[in-house]
Amino acid sequence: MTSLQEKSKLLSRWLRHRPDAIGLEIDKRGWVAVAELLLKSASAGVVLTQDELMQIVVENDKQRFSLSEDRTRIRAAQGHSVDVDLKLPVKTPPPVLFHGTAQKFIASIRRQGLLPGTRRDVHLSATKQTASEVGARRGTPVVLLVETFPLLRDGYRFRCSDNGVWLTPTIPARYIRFPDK
Ligand code: HQG
Repeated sequence: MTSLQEKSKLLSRWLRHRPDAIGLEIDKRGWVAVAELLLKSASAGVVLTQDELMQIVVENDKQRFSLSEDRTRIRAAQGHSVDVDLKLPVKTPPPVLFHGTAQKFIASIRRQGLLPGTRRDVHLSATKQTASEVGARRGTPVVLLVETFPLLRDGYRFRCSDNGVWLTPTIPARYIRFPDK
């Protein structure tokens, strides 16, 4: 039996990175038909009911999934590596955003700035606390501070995912404030 948490993780994987793993059709906005998802999931040996799916969407700790208004389609709110464009509107960010990373990446970030890696965007948090938790996934956490005004002034644009993650394609090192030490 696959637990609900495991099913939720699989859902993240399929909707962000590997729709092909179970033959899912993902459209260019990242949407997948719920009916197809349930069917293909079952074919892959993971029985997921409509009720379980709704429970995962509602109870997910980071609200990782969004449903279309008519609830027939689902997508990941952010974090994709597959080639999708969610068409989130450009939005003015708060004056300061935070990026949580690990100590081992700092030298490289000082050289190259923040790069999206395998994902579509650099992810930024509105709070230090969240950034610290994000960084802790990868090692000793380090929180970088980004003042957004200079970036906006220089033409950089931000988007905000349905679950409150701030997204931008890249941030050059000169805009990043590194902790002293
Ligand atoms: C680092 C989670 C070396 C970057 C979170 C990060 C987030 C560089 C890692 C979401 C670099 C990529 C995304 C450079 C950036 N040199 N390392 N130039 N530029 N990095 O997982 O931001 O739980 O792809 O600092 O909450 O950690 O999955 O990105 O450490 O919102 O829903 O390269 O994932 O959400 O790691 O996390 P990731 P992230 P979920």
